[in-house]
Amino acid sequence: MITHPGGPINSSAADIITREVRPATRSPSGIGHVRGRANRDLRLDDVRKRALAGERLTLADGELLYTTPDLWAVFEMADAVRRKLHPTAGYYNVNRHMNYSNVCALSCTFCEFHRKQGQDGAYTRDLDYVREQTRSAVESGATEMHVVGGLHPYLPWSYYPALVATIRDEAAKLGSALHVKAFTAVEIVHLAKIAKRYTASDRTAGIRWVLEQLKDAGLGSLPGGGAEVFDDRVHDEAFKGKIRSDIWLDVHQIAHELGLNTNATILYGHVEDRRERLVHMDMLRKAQDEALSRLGYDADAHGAVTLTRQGVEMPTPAMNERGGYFQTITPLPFVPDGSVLERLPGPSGLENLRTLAIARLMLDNFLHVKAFWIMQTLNAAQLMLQCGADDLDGTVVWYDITKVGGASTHQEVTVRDLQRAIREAGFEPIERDTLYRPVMREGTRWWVGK
Ligand code: V47
Repeated sequence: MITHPGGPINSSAADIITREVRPATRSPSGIGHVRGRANRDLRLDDVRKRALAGERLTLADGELLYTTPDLWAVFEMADAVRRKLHPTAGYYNVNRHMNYSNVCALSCTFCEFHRKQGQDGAYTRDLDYVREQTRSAVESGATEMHVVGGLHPYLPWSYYPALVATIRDEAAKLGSALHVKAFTAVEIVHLAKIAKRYTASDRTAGIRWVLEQLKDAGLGSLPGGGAEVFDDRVHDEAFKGKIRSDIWLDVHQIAHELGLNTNATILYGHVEDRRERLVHMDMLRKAQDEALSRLGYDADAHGAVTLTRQGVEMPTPAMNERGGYFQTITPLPFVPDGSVLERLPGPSGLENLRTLAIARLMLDNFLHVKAFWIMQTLNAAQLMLQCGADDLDGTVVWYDITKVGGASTHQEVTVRDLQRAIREAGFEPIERDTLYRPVMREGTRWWVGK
């Protein structure tokens, strides 16, 4: 028996600990990659080589990344790809989330946000509220308003373009070009229905019409919510009644064709399995291949446009000018609190890091991976910056959709908190606007830099 700081342990356990932590080789500086970990998985060497050469990983690679015990290698690999795309930058933005209503025709079992009209806690905001929120956002120097809500059964179509125009006009009066990122694909389809533009024979015409109207009103981009998991079994079990993957992808494709950038998400850790997550990622990267091909990128022999390939520059100035692609993937870990699926534990910390790293590796044509701190805590999001993420989202201020650990709707971090978190993770904090352009600022006055 020997003594260990944590109490007495028997010698065979101590042997194992010693063997596991002793590095077999070290870089000349003495710091650096430690080879010879007991659980080192040599099968990952080939995956790493291909990922860094800009070759597309297969679903089988994804399964290996999900099952290997060599988690450090998975994290290091995702970090290496991330550093190839963003060697030093860690991005954040100054933003504000606003929910115009939590009244929703659907009752998704993972969702704690929705209420029925007249139910305790149900709310619908009028345009005076929207003006007030806009003023407060501009006064705090925000560059973005992120706006989403439930599928309200009674609000008229006219409310939605008015909502967008009100934010843009009120901000303009105060000298701000506040970007409106609004409405998930699920809401866009709902709007096409209430505007009576959605027909079974040509559903895309209605989606296009709605997006054109909203763009004219000042819509700048679409957030990535509502994607959940692109699988019919999971759909029917956890969010029946919502649009399926084909329609979600149609909405984003049409937005891209109209020159709007969009984001993507995956909501994992509930009733789906890991294979279903990988298929979701594969469907997203195929949709991005198409968007990038429309923007003039050359695909490889398999139709893939990977960004870590030699000689691929992203984004090009032409892309920035024209727009029309997925900017970022945000893996959203299921937060069980208050939902019908509350009995489920939600994903563990390591599962979150692993999924984030795998998203970075599989989504080889997405420039950004976001660790949305609200659903992770800022502490965990810092770790994610070291496992493939390059962006923390923003100051947020109000967030009503999930409340981790009993948080209230007021969930805000300061710019200083975000900058410190990024710096401590070893990156240079860069303020970006919604389209990932660098922001220059003097106090609350800001402009987009080169
Ligand atoms: O659409 C709902 C998800 C989404 C839960 O695009 C839940 O920049 C976890 O999409 N546990 C809204 N997730 C959030 C979202 C988002 C957030 C930040 C940035 C961006 C972006 C997008 O949250 C919903 C749904 O998919 N969600 N309930 C839950 N219990």
